[in-house]
Amino acid sequence: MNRRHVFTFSAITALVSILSSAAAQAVEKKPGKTDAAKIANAMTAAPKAVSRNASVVEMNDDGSMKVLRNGSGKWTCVPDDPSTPGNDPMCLDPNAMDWLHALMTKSDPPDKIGFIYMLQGGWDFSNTDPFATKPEGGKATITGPHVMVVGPRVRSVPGYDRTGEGANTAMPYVMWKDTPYEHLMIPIR
Ligand SMILES: [Cu+2]
Repeated sequence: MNRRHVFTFSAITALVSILSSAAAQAVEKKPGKTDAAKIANAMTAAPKAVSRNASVVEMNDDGSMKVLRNGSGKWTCVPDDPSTPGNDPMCLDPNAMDWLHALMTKSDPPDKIGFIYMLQGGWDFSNTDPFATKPEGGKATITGPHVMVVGPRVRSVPGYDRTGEGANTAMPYVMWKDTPYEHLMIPIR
């Protein structure tokens, strides 16, 4: 490697580090690791009137939950999922909590309709596989601020895009179609 190449190499290295810090800033909304930071992050998932009195719980990988704050209300907010690159906190009604618990434990969700707010948007490895751990076809399913309707009965709701992979996430669509965790994704802006 001659001098000129060394210069080029370090210029590229500098550029790469600038670009990767820009990329880091794009997902910089990830919460800190303290309980207070996680609670503040979880509360941004829903309107204040909903999240103010919500309980805040953290989901462990085995489906168990850690209560970060007990609330007086019926809603539960969950901070950003640290296993995905995006910032994706959510607030769930009691039926949706049962649904989430079924998802975390890979069991059948109860036959109830539930509702979830995700006002910070969502980040999923796959629009067809609930348990994917890397982006399907190299592409994650990224959705802007939205609400979700969950529960086995959503299968009977017509008019939602069932494309699966590559669905237009700006329009209402079905996520994880033909699985027990099929649900409606409804963008709100
Ligand atoms: Cu969502």
